[in-house]
Amino acid sequence: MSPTVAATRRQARVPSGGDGPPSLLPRHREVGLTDQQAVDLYRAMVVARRISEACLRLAFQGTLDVAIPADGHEAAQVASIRALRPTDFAYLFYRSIPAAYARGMTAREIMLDSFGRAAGPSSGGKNLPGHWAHRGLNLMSISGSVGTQIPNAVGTALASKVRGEDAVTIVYFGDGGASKSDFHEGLNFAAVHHVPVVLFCENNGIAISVPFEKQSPVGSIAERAAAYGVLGTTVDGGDPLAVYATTCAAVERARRGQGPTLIEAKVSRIGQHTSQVGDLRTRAEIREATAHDPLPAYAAYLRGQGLLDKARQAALEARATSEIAQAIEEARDAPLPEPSAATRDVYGPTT
Ligand SMILES: Cc1ncc(C[n+]2csc(CCOP(=O)(O)OP(=O)(O)O)c2C)c(N)n1
Repeated sequence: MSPTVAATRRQARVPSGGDGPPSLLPRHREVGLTDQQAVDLYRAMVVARRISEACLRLAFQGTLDVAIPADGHEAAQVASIRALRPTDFAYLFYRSIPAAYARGMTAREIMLDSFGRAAGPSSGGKNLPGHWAHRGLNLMSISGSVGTQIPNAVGTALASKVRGEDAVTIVYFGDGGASKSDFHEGLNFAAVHHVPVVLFCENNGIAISVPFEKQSPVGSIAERAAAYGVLGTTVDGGDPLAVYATTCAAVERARRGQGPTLIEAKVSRIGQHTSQVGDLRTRAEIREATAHDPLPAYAAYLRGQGLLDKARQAALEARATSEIAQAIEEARDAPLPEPSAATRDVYGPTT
């Protein structure tokens, strides 16, 4: 992780009481989460981590073509997607297992997609694994070309506005994606047309192996927002409560007709880029990334609140293990797409 990312992470805490007297509420209540919702954020983070680990294992065994680990991104993704309503729209990207799961994709659906099976909701086994989409959950279809989901999301948000619907669209991408023209075009168009979109950048400080400093002359993605007249904000992506509060505020602004927000969540990419791309980072850099693992930090918070203990943690892990084992078994046995499906949803009818 770059020094810039580390420094900003340390500063990026949502203030608990603003200018008034300090709040007596626990932080999760302060941001509007019940005890149960606060624990459920953690549960989703844990299941997502275990799915991500299982996919990497299966890819190394040669069972999956590719796995794209999300370790370190869980807090940012789970907490942000939970700020949306079911009627809102989301564009994920390839590192989005936690967001997909927290939105409602089951472990079984994630495995069907990972195995490229016909019943996979993302594309029926036709797109690359890891390009998460789900019609019933308003998770929109994405391309493998990084950043292209940004203008698509702006278009979806514009459609909601034109139709007079109050749906908000969120779009996820990495710091590398933010180097694409799609980011600048999308942000500019969203600002000019005042569309209800939240651009959510997961800045893990590295794009495959290119450090953020080699992509950006300024220290943060969020500060680019000013050039487009848009609100830009940086948040500690390892802190799910801060992420939830920040995303809720952005979603509400969008819903009130106050236009787009650019959120930059500083996260750590703990694992390698994908199962197919080895890690070029030094051991010290990987240690530094691992030190910012959001799971133990949030577990410690919940223990401090009396919401988690050893027995609950063990039960949660056991449920995750059996849920994933069953999902793998079902996906392994599920049929591949028929060859005749190859052109379905690719070309329109010829009449
Ligand atoms: C247009 C385009 N160029 C290059 C690639 C190859 N590529 C795949 S992932 C990736 C890195 C993107 O990094 P970032 O957006 O920071 O996300 P991260 O992988 O770190 O989560 C690149 C360059 C691509 N998919 N699309």
